[in-house]
Amino acid sequence: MTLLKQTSYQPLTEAAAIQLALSLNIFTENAELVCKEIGDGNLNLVFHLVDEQAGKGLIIKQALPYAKVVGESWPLTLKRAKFEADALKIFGQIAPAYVPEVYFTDDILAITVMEDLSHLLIARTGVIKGETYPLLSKHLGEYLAKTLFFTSDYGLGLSAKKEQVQKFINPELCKITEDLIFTDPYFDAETNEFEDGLRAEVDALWQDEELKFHVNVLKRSFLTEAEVLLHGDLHTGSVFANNEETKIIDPEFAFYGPAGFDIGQVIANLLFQVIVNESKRDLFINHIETVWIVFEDQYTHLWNTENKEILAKTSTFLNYQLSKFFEDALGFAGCELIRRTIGLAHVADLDGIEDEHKRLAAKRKTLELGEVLIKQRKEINNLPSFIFKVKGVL
Ligand code: SR1
Ligand code: MG
Repeated sequence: MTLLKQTSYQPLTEAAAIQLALSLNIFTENAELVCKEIGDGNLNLVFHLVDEQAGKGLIIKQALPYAKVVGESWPLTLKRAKFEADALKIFGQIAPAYVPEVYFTDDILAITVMEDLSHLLIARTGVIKGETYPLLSKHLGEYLAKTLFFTSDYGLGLSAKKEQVQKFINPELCKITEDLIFTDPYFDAETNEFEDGLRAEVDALWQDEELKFHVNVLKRSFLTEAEVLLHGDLHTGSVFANNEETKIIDPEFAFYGPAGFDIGQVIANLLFQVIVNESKRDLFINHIETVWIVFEDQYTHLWNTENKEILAKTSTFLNYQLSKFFEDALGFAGCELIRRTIGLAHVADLDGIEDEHKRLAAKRKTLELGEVLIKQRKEINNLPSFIFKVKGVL
């Protein structure tokens, strides 16, 4: 098929996506495919193709050579499509219930062809619309326990893990996180975006040496601690859900980093709903508690039954690991809260609040909670104290 023989990259059109899909023998030769570009993320093209007669569909995701959220002035490596496809395959083997199936990849076109998830909704969009997703947190807790255990030294074995670390050296995408989460929000960087009404809070944050010290400690952890294969961008925009199913997509930021980073991003993105959605506050607090409880329970089970490190298989060392993950997760959650409020790439949970007074109040609480979690993550060393702190800020 001509497109797949291409030796150079070209962005797909809807017509080209149909041509490509037909060449993959997933649909019948004469299938009449309808294709729509539905990408609403920050970086990629996403084509949804359907054979309405057969009731069958698929997704073709293609990386663009620049960050869509900014424009062509921000070039971005196409290699991220391979990182994403490779990570999807690994996570799919570890936690098949929660990861879309990959049918085909092409490194030159930077595409991943995968399972159609159009019966689900992006979880961020869903919760903003009022969905409660009763199983979301149980599923996320289980996904985190399995992926963060089976990609670690303890679940994978020391040599296999080192080989995997090598394959997931992902400097370009890590640089985005290093800048946008751990650096830019803490000084007057061009990438920052915040409303005039937050000027006083932002000025205070830029002057807060204690906060910046703690962010540097967390950044060092992100830079140096190759604990597990992270999804790397596990916010609620990377999760498809309905009341029964949850699928985690978009691991293009995958690399070996500290386990608490994925857990923290999940917690932070559920916290946005705790902050903005007063009528469902307890429900989302409950979701956060469930994520951690299920994670802890399943990780403990895997630690005791699948651990490849004989001498590490003690409850003392397990407790040390879990305490570290919890502390790191709170710190990283705090960084995510702050960056999504004043840095680049905001969230609709906050920006979608129409009333300016309410929106600014929610953003102030988000910044305050972010600072508390970053600075006090060591002292808040259990779930009840964490929930108590959250409620204290609301
Ligand atoms: C330039 S990329 C901005 C953000 O979009 C991605 O989803 C990541 O969250 C990244 O930080
Ligand atoms: Mg993404």
